[in-house]
Amino acid sequence: MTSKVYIGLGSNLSEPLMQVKTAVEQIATLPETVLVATSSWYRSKPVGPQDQPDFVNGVAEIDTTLGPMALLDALQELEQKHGRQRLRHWGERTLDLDIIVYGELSTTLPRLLLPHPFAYQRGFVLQPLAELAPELQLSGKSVSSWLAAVDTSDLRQIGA
Ligand code: ROI
Repeated sequence: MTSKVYIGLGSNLSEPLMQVKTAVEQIATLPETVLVATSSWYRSKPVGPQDQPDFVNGVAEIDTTLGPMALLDALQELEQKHGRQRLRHWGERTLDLDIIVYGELSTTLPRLLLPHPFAYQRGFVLQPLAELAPELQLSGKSVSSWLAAVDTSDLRQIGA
């Protein structure tokens, strides 16, 4: 069965825009996966410690028959390829790939909470996601209604 999945991308180290654009190309080559759309890219102030560079954020939409765990493994492998190290909690990173929504699935697995537990309160996820799926239901409300409730003044669109 094919599932529609939205993946949040973020980077604030080592040429962030290049990191996220390359990651989208790599996501497009995953097995059993078709890249459907990519949002614009946004520069955003860090959520978490402020003494780190601004992030570049965006969202990719895929159709895939990979199961959620196989997809998570593949995305974590991509993060590793981009030299990701966990420097500190809520700290800087070369590439972060988060499954925001996987079809209709809800899970509370330790490795994978779905829908992503913070997505509905983060402008840097909601703004690009609203370009692709404003009516998508996330934790009981549409993406566009969550977006209307958050502060997006720290987001700057930097290109398609
Ligand atoms: N802040 C922003 N603006 N964008 C992110 O992608 C992001 N990712 C994170 C933390 C460190 C919580 N802050 C972020 O994981």
